[in-house]
Amino acid sequence: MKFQKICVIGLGYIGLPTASTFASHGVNVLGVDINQHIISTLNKGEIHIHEPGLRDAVTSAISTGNFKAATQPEEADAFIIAVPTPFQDGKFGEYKGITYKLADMRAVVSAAESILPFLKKGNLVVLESTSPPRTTVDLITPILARSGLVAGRDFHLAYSPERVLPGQILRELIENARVIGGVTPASAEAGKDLYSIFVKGQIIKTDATTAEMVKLMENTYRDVNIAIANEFSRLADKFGVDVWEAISIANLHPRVKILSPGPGVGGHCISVDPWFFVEAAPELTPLIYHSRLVNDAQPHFVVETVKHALGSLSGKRIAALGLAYKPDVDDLRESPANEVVHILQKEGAEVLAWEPFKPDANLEGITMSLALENAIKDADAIVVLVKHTEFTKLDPSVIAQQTKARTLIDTVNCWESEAWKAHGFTVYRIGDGKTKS
Ligand code: SAJ
Repeated sequence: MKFQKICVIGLGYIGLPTASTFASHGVNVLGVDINQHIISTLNKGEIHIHEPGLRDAVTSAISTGNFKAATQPEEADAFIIAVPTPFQDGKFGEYKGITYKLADMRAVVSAAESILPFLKKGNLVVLESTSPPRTTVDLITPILARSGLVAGRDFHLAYSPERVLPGQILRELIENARVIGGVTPASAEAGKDLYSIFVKGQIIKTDATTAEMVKLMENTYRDVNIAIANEFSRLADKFGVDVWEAISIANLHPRVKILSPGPGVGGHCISVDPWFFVEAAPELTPLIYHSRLVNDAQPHFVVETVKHALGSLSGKRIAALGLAYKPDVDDLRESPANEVVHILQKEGAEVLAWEPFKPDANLEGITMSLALENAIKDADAIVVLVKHTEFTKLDPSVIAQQTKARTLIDTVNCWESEAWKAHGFTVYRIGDGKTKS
């Protein structure tokens, strides 16, 4: 199948890079978003999100005339839906004492509905949004059937999840393997034709529900593995063992690859996607469910470590370094660092936060510092919550001059303890066994 024009619906972290990559490969792309501010920002040649290389990619796509942004779709050869699938606000499911979060599919539904007036025979529709199993077949197919056209017979329909890592999106979009699940083999083939335009990695064809499950399995696998690393950090403290040393030794085993403990799991993927399985089958998912609970509770474990290091939190001034959900990104959504700051404050500490990727972030209940020096100057302790490269490079001799704090709590294995010790600092790392209770 040939594609001269495509519509990408949803211009966020995935839709925008996808749209600009198609445009830079010669396809005429209309990017669609319901947010007028995003559309005018893009049409001015600016972008609304931080992702390395994205500004240049979008600017050059616009300058070639191949990329335009609008609030409504138009007729096209293919439609790609890349809108968010967050949780429903304040609504939960219940199953035998288990309370689970529910996916909010409203954006996917309205994106599918927005295509209806423009859908033609022979088109291809691809859902990219992470979705509960069977969404393509049970939710999208009936919506698109309202056009009078049947998926798999009159037009192609496929599910193809994005699997790129924030911070490396533009490279991974091209290089990663891509799975395309069609509602029919011909739909998968049409999807393959579309993504072959720029994907250099392997393209694997399968059915739509398998592709949905692949995506959820990948992120759930990671969540469960981070949960065990976090649980090990708690066990290590109980037994007076340094979890970081223990993990590095265990990982010498050829079949063991334990991930890193940290302040918890953030972002809009790994902390979200496992719930889609729990919602779809609570009776089959005790491991997935409990892993979510372990990771969600990890900010409390961090606060216990800080409390242990300082004796008490009441009236203590704490500098919190890093609010992003992971290293070297500016994305503060669903960040465990945020949660740690809130709990510290609840326990009586005064916290000043420094986030180099968004120094002036406006976060409810959090006081931001516009400079590192200002955050640490009068602090009693410094807590590092994200392993930003710039934090790993901090020089203890310089920091020793800039702060009166001599207690450091490292939640991400950011600092070499000995180097800091030499400048009078005491370093606590979560799970280092020093906080043995
Ligand atoms: N984290 C740990 N310990 C670790 C690794 C990560 O605590 O050893 C934490 C991070 O600090 C962060 C969270 O987990 O808070 C998630 O970070 P991540 O880098 O593991 O993943 P994401 O959410 O940025 O991106 C994931 C990726 N999925 C997998 O690696 C299986 C990416 O490929 C997906 O495209 C993305 O989710 C998505 O959009 O679903």
